[in-house]
This record gives sequence, C-alpha cells and structure tokens, in this order.
Amino acid sequence: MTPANDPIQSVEQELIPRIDHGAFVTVRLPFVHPFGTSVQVWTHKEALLLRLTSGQTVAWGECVADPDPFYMPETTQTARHIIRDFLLPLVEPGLSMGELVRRFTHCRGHGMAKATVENALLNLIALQKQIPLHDLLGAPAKPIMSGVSIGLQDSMDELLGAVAKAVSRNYHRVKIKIERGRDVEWVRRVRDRFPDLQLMVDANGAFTLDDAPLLKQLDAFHLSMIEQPLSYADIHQHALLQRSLETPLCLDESILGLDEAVAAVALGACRILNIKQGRVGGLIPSMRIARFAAEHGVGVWSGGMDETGIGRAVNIHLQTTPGFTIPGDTSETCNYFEEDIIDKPVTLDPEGYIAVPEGSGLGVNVLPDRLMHSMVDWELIR
Ligand code: OSB
Ligand code: MG
Repeated sequence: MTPANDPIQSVEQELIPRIDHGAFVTVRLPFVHPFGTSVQVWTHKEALLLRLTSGQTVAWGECVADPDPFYMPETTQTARHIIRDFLLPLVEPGLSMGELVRRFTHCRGHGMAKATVENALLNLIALQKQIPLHDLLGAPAKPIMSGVSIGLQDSMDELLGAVAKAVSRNYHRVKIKIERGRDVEWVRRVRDRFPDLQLMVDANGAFTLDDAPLLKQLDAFHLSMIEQPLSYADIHQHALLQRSLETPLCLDESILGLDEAVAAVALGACRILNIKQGRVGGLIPSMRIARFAAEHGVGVWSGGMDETGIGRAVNIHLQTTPGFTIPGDTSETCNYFEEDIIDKPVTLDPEGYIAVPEGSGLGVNVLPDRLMHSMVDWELIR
C-alpha cells in the first residue's frame, strides 16, 4: 500500500505540533467492587495522566500502569521517570509520529510510558484537526463489541451472580479470572448454568506446564480461549501447552510489542492475541500487531487495564481499526467507577454494543470538578 491509502503509514506521517506545557496529574478512583486477579486485588484505579497543551488545545493521555509492578514491571513512578527524562525530550515540533515511535525504540521496554506520550500526541493532533481519533487512525466509526472481565469472586454464588448480570446486559462475551484452586470447578459451574455464553478465562500467569493436565480439563467447556495461563516470559512453554490443548490460548502479559507477537505466532504459542495498546507502546504499534496477526490468521482483541474514561475511549477508538474482530475487555463505566473523570460514561445499547464517542479527539471531555476531586498529585514538567 502507498502512504496515501495505508492508514498506518498515514498516521505515522502526522506531524507533532508545538507543545507549550506538559503536566502530570495522578488521580485515584475507588472501584465499585475490588478487582481480584491471581496476582493482586485492586481496590482503586490510581492512574498517571499526561496533560499537553498547544495553543488553546489541551490533550490528555492516560498511562495504564498501576502503582505496583504485579501485572507488568512498569509502575506509575517508572513511567513518570521515563516519560519526563527520556521520552518527552525526544518530542520535537515538526517531527512525524512515525519518526517519534522509531526514536522511542532507543529506549528499551517501557511500553506503557511510550503509549502515554503517543496517545496524548495523537489526541492533540486529532483535536487540532477537529476530527475524531478514529478518523486520524483511518477508520470509520462503528458499533464496538463489548466484553466484561469478572474478577475472582469469594464464592461460587457471587461468581454466578456476576455472570448472570453480564448476560442480562447482553455483553458479547464474558471473561472470568481463574487461579490455582479457583479453576476447573468454577468454570464448570459457570458453563453448566450458561451453556451458550461466549466464555473465556484469564489466569494472569498463575499456572506452570506441570498443570497441563488440569488445564486440559478446560477443553470440556468449549471456552473461546484461555488467556495467559503461564507466566509472562513463558512463550515457549505456551507453545508446548497449546499443542496439548484444543482450546485456543491467548497471550496478554507475554506480548510487549510486535517482536513478541511474531515469536509467539512462529512458535504456535497462541492462536489469539490480547492487544492492550497501553502495554505495547500505543496505537500505532497496536495497529502494526493487528495487521501482522490478520496476515497470519491470528485473532486479536483489545484488552483493558481498568482505565479511567480517557484510556477507555482510546481503546474504543482503536477497535474501529482493522483486525479487532473479537469482543475485548471494554465494558460499561459503571462496572468500575461510581463517577469517572470524564463526561459520556461508556454504556451498552440493547444489543450490547458500545458507540464510539462523537466529537474531536477522544470525543470525551475531562470534567474539571471530577478531576480536582480525584486528583492526588500533580507536577508541571520542565
Ligand atoms: O489481565 O487483562 C488482564 C486488568 C488489570 C490488569 C490486567 C488485566 C485486567 C483485566 C481487566 O482483565 C480489563 C478491563 O476490564 O479493563
Ligand atoms: Mg489478561
């Protein structure tokens, strides 16, 4: 494809405007229910936000890192350090976004920090052009499929109740977290009660290859996939496990960018990829991974990080782009927060679809009073 008709090349050619000010704002929003995984139970979303101004335009980017390194090595503090001391110094007016993303590769890892800057800049460019972010990404708006990620529950009744609620809302698929001891029997109970539900599980790396016989029992429940059963560095072990399972494996934590996606697909470590744009360095790297996956018959979906409305809107815009054919972890705002920091909370239509927010940039607006209410820290940059 020539740049004119290749959406990835065309977003890479977008030029960075002059940046007048940058600031970090940290917000802390209580979850409506604690979110339990095999690695941590989170009771709050503490998010680092990057605020960039250019003339009259204010654009936000959300860092998906948590304050702790339990899901991924990055934290809100490492991201702040990398953004302030290594990434923002590479941002120059007139430089193309593609060139910036290439410059970022000099800094190893830190995909969450990179995505924060990339997201804020793409949002800024879209706002200045007065077009929605999905247009900048070269994709028309369309209804986005919904999916909910249900955390580990204390009892079977609570789990069945949470799944029943999601089913009544018409979510397109339901994901339940599993861990050692809350595994096959828990899945069996959900499957018995909801025989036709598009159901999947996510272990966040709780198992090892020695658990292959246990994981094999999950084949009986026709799950759409098992997400990250083994640890984050175990791409090869996932390939060995996938050979012994009928259920597709999906990698989340193991995929830091296109290189890991290529390795995983070459090894047969998964048949599906969870692309969290915030984990792989942003929207442009996500579109590259989605294109690679489509060329190799690998399904992709957009993961989530319990983001505030800023990051959630970014994930929604990403899902307008080619390749995102499987329902992701994009669910209603009310599953996470009583009050978000933006207007236009995410809701589902009666068929379970999510509308892309209309308007320039992300199409959602940060509400100053909500922001002040949940702000725990701020810092002017330079
Ligand atoms: O493994 O996908 C995960 C949230 C935080 C960290 C890791 C994960 C998750 C989720 C929730 O599953 C996704 C969401 O609802 O945003
Ligand atoms: Mg996951």
